[in-house]
Order: sequence, then structure tokens, then C-alpha cells
Amino acid sequence: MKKAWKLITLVITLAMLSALLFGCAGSGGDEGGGVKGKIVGIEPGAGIMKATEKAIKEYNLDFILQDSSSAAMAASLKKAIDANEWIVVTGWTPHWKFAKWDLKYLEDPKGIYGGEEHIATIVRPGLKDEKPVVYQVLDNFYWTPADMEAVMLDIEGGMTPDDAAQKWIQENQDKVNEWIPGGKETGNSGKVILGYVEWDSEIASTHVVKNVLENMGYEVEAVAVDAGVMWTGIGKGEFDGIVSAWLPGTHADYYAKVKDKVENLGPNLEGAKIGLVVPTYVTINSIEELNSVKDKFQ
Ligand code: PBE
Repeated sequence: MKKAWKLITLVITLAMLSALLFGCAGSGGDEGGGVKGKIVGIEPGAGIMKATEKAIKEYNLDFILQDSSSAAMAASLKKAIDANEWIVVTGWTPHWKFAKWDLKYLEDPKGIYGGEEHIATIVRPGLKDEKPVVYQVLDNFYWTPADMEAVMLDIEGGMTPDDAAQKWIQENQDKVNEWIPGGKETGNSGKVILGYVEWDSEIASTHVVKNVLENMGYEVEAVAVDAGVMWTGIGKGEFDGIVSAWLPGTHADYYAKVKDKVENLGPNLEGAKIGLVVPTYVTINSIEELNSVKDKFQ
């Protein structure tokens, strides 16, 4: 009888212990107590993901960064806004989301996301001699955030990237003609390979350049890859060029590794930015306030 009681006590103690252990793990809890907030991220290789990991550390955010994709991030944003719920995402400008919804950047007093960015065109070193006309077009390619947004909005509205690019080219022929060296508009031939990542902004820019070159007679392949592959690829000369280099901050690490092996043709767009973005109805204004309202971001 005594033995039986001992056994029962043991079983109860074990049950209580495991409830305690699993209870803690199940809550996803931390020392601060409660469930962590969630930042909806994009593709793991993006510069903005690294910056956000750094922000979580530097601001001591009781948040996790969720990997996702640019398209899934936008879908989560739409879903939250439709339901009037709070959400914080990794966001950037230019992007069609700012035209579609009322959004704001959270202030970043520690400057983790850097200041104003530009998007640069980078080519492999042999391009200038081997395909001088292509080199010229890539060197001359320059447009504004409003131009890029127009293409992005058409793609978001359902057009294919090629159709949206052709539409923009037709509507902006004067601008496009400035990129094309005199007398070389048609009758060119040969293959051009552009690397890019399927971020909305880079889908737009890469397809515009692709279509300009195709209209000139080139056969252009736009190869969608991860950010890391895009950068190692241009470093190895596997791509003729990329128009997707976010500098000086967002892609600083990637750029540092290939800097000596590539040619930087300078900005193709100025006035870009990255950061944490929320709908304007979210009442906080700074990253520093996130912890105090983390329960609203789960
Ligand atoms: N982005 C868009 C990229 C660069 C272009 C901001 C998502 C990034 O974070 O690497």
C-alpha cells in the first residue's frame, strides 16, 4: 500500500513537472514574459533582413523576424489592413505598397537602416570591350522612383513584367532614347544576361532594361536568383550586369566581397530607402516603442 502511494506521488510529480516544462516551451516565452512580437520579413538573403536582425539586437526588441517572400509580405500586409489589425513589415521605397495603402516608416533613431540609398548598376569588367553598346545602355540607364513605381503598379495590377515594361518604354520614349547611343537603336544582335532578385522594385527595373535591349535587337535573359547568388554571379562574370545593387548600406557586405572584380556604373535611381513599415493607423512612431506594444504584433 505504501509503495503504491509512493508511485502515485511520483507519477503526479512527474506530470506536474512536464506540464511546467512544456507549458513554458509552448508559450514561446522569454524571460521578459509573454509571447514575442513578430516582424514580417521577406527573402532571407535580402539586405533588409540582415539590417532587421541587427535592429532586433540593438534595440533589444522582444520580436522575432519571420522569413517570407516579398509577395507573401505584401499579402500579409493586405490581410492585416483589411482586418484593421496591427502589423510591422520590412519595407522599402520605391514600392507600390505606398501608393496603395497609407503606410509609414517607424523612426530609427539608432540609424540601423542607414540613410538615403541609391540603386546602382554593376557590370562584369569584360563587358565594355565585348559589348560596348550594351555597356553604354547600362551606363546610361537612369530613372526616378516615380518611373519605377509606375511599372511596379502595373505589374501589381496584373500585367506581366514584360508588358508593363513595354508600356512604360512606349510612354517614355524620350527618356529611353537618351540611354541608347546614337544610331544603335535597332539591328543589334547577341545575348545579354541580367541577374536579379524577385523584389518588386528589381522585377520592374530589370524588365525595363531587358525590353529596351530586346527592342534594340539583343536576346536578353533575365535570371531570377537569390541575393547571394546575384552578387557572387556578377563577381564571377556569370551575368553581364545587374541593375539591383542597393548601396551604400543595404548590400554593403555583398558589394565588399566583389568590389575589385566588377565595374560599378553608378546610380540608376536615387532616393531609395529601407526600414520597418506599419500602416498609419498603428499609433506608435518609433522602433523604440515596439516592445511596449508587442502584443499587438502577434
Ligand atoms: N530590398 C529591395 C532589397 C534590395 C531591394 C530592399 C528588399 C534588400 O533588402 O536587399
